[in-house]
Amino acid sequence: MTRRALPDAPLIAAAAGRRPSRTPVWFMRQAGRSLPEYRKVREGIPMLQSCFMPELLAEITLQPVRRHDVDAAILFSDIVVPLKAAGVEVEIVPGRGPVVAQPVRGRGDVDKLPVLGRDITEVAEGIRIILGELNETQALIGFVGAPFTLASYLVEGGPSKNHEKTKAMMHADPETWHALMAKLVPTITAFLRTQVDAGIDAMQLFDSWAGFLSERDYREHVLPYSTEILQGVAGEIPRIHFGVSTGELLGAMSEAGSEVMGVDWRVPLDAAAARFASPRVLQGNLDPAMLFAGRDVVRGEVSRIKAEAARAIEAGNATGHIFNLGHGVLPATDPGAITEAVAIIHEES
Ligand code: 1CP
Repeated sequence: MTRRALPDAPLIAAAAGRRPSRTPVWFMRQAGRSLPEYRKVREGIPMLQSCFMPELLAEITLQPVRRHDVDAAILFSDIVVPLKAAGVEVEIVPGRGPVVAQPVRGRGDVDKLPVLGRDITEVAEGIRIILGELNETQALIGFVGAPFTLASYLVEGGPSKNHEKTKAMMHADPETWHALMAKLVPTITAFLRTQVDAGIDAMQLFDSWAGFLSERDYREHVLPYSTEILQGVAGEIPRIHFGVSTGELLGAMSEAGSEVMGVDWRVPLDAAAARFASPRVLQGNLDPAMLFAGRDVVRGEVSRIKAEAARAIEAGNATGHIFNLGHGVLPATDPGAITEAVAIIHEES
């Protein structure tokens, strides 16, 4: 496979610290429930099953690109797909999220956990279809879940409010914790390798729930493993690293080595960049709730965020800006408000 060069793709230019032809924008969770055309094609097909259907996953990935004129597609998949492919009994329960049949609670459970040792050919095939449809200004972003966020689903058995079983294992049985994290790395890396070899143009490491940890716990129990995942594709494609409520962790997370740091909506981009270990490209950070507040509010927020990114670059703490939300599109969002926001972000300012 020869990777697409994409010299004129705004997202790739910005990720490399070059000046893009327009402010690149994509939205986390841009594919999915906010779109009627998504609900239509997914009808009657369980979520995880849809992630293993090449034509369907390609169609869902492309839907928001056609509709909103975003500068990147995000692969339609899920962070638990590599676990499912490895043979873990996991389902995505509608309205809830990933649920694991046998939660991982002790060393014996970790030892029994299967490791993914193959390409997920259905995803590779889907990526080939997507790449055939995108033009060379549109990037395809692949992704994987970070070991901590995946471990939380495995240990808790499903979505969790406080992540208490996960943190309890970390502290009461650190050896089992480290064994679990070490065991997740090859499975996540294999899924990322499938995507990179199939031709994705950039990747995002989602450590969605890392913000529940103190910096001390993050450094000792999480950072080495996320670093290993990102290292696995160093120099191949731009790497984005993101978690929710990670304001206090931005310095530590930036040490994992990504070119781009995703920032949630709680921290102004200039303040965020000042926390990075060394200058990076910023990604973010419109509050997804603002898409319910009307055009004038969005316009004001977009210009504030662009100004904060410009200040971070001016100060020498950041090397570029990719526009995004501060977390995923909320399911009840009016798709028209998303299209309008993208147009506003693309306007000169
Ligand atoms: O039936 C449905 O439509 C189920 C909803 C859904 C969708 C559309 C789930 C279940 N996953 C997905 C796709 C998905 N998941 C994408 C691609 C779509 C896009 O971004 O445009 C991505 C990037 C993910 C990644 C993912 N899954 C994350 C990290 C991103 C984030 O939002 O922080 C997490 C935490 C998951 C777990 C998950 N899968 C699904 C849900 C509802 C959840 C979250 C559950 C929880 O709150 O714990």
